[in-house]
Amino acid sequence: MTNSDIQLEIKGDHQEVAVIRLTRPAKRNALNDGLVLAIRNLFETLPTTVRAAVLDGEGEHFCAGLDLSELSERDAGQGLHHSRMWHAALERVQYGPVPVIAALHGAVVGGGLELASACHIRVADESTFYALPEGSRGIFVGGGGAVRIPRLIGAARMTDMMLTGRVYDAHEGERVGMAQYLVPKGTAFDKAYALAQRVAGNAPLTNYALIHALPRIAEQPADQGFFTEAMMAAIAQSAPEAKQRVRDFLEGRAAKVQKS
Ligand code: 1HE
Repeated sequence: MTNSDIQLEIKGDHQEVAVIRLTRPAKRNALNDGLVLAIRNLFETLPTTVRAAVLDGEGEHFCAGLDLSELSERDAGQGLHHSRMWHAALERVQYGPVPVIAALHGAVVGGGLELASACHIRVADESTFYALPEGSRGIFVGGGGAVRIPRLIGAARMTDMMLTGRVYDAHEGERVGMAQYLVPKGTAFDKAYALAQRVAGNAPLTNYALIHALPRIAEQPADQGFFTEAMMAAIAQSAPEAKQRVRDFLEGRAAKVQKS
């Protein structure tokens, strides 16, 4: 599937980082149905060399959310399937093959915030702002935001954003947990790419555990969570690569943890 509104570039010495860029700046990277399907397709077909991905948006804004020009005369059933289509696509981002780092700038609004919240790390530059204008458009979130956004910032903040149209700037957004990194204007991509390279150097099984096991464990009752954690720990530590990495440390070949 090809779509001129999204671009995939494979970078790194070992083709280990995928840079995925929304390329619809004239419409502020608004997500029409074709683009949502293309995101799904792209995450389903990443080359096997890829170990981490960066998700970026061309132009002044990361993403203006749902393409409102397509919000036409859907009936209830069509609306349901439309939302489920978004769910399927963003599920491929969150539970895909590799960790995804979002490089945020400008508008991260509506479905754009839903997309960002499906990523594993969010890096925001100082131009970033966050909003959920669905409230004022007479609609509701439909791209998984009702599940993912409260897990980042809490249901009370999301309720406020939707009821009052509150806009969070980059600093407030970082403070409340919308992004894990706040960087100077124009540098979100570089920071996200550097993080992706670091992430790509981890043992693949550890990365897998972090994106597939951890969020599920976090949703389990403690007793089940401890059990799942033990299973995942046993699998991860039994990999030959884990043994090698531990030996490297014990024999002085691996980096120590450094105070930054
Ligand atoms: C769009 C969209 C869009 C821009 N759908 N066309 N999202 C929103 O309610 C956000 C709507 N957008 C905005 O508030 C602003 O466009 C921005 C703050 C993001 C950027 O402002 P600005 O001044 O840089 O751009 P602009 O002049 O408003 O827009 C440039 C063009 O992009 C213009 O089209 P043009 O043909 O007149 O040039 C806009 O119409 C177009 N554009 N945003 C369609 N969203 C799974 S459910 C998710 C539900 C939601 O996401 S609802 C929230 C939708």
